[in-house]
Amino acid sequence: MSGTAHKAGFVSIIGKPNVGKSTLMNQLVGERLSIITSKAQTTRHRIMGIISGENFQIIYSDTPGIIKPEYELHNSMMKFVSHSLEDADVVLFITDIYEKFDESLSDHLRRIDAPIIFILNKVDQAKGTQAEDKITYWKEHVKAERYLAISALEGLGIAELFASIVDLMPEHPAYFPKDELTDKPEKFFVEEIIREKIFLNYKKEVPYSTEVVVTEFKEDETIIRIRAEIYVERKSQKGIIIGKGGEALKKVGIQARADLEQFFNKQIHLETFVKVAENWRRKDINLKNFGYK
Ligand code: GDP
Ligand code: K
Ligand code: MG
Repeated sequence: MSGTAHKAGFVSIIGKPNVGKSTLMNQLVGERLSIITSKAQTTRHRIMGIISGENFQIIYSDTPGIIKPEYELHNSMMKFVSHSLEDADVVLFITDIYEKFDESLSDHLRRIDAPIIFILNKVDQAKGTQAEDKITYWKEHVKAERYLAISALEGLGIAELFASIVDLMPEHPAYFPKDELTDKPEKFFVEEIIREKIFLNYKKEVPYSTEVVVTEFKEDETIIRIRAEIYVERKSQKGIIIGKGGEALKKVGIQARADLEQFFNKQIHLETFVKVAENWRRKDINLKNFGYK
């Protein structure tokens, strides 16, 4: 092809929980669009990150980790995964040096028509020939165009991966304006940043039972005023979120504000309110209101 042909397309990042999908997406986009924690199922939505150059535009989708659905929220999460596979021009199937193949992956892999780039992540932790051995093992299970070893955390192998993506990308004009970074509104990132702090500050089931909704986002020259509602599934969880004398929630607020000020590059005023939406993860009406349907 000629050097000036424009390439553009959709790239889906899929794999099991905690293999490093969100870390990789942020590394490829160069912005912190996806929240990252050591807990599985942090990413609930499909999140698009866009990068453009003179001759290319790549629209990445970070997706929730592939799991066997246990309740309705999980079904919606797995639908985000399959939709992102339907649109994909290239699929990045990512795993890490610890994961094994299992049947929950077959269903999704079978439905992929697009070329796959297999990625073995976390090679910064690999010993001896572990990385090569793992790739040999995975070749039996995933038929891919390329097999690459990377460290999303340390930025190892990212340039080679990027070159492979562009290589496999179809010729196509840009889909979005070239200065656009994501398809998600600002409010979404506020909700995600607060949710990340909840994942980092509370144990066990509490973060999984929590949803955040921004009900007000007012920006003027110097400050952004945000009102956020934090929904939990039970009254007892409301107490946990707030904590003794409001200390726990205050900590979440301080941490979220710091990140939000960095993200928007503006002073932030953040107000949070904790509410109960009983068993929302199993109820269609709540899932709809929270943007999962
Ligand atoms: P996701 O669930 O697949 O989106 O995974 P995340 O991006 O949220 O990462 C899960 C955990 O793995 C986090 O604690 C990351 O810091 C860590 N992680 C991601 N990539 C790497 C890597 O290349 N090396 C190491 N050592 N850790 C990583
Ligand atoms: K995670
Ligand atoms: Mg993730």
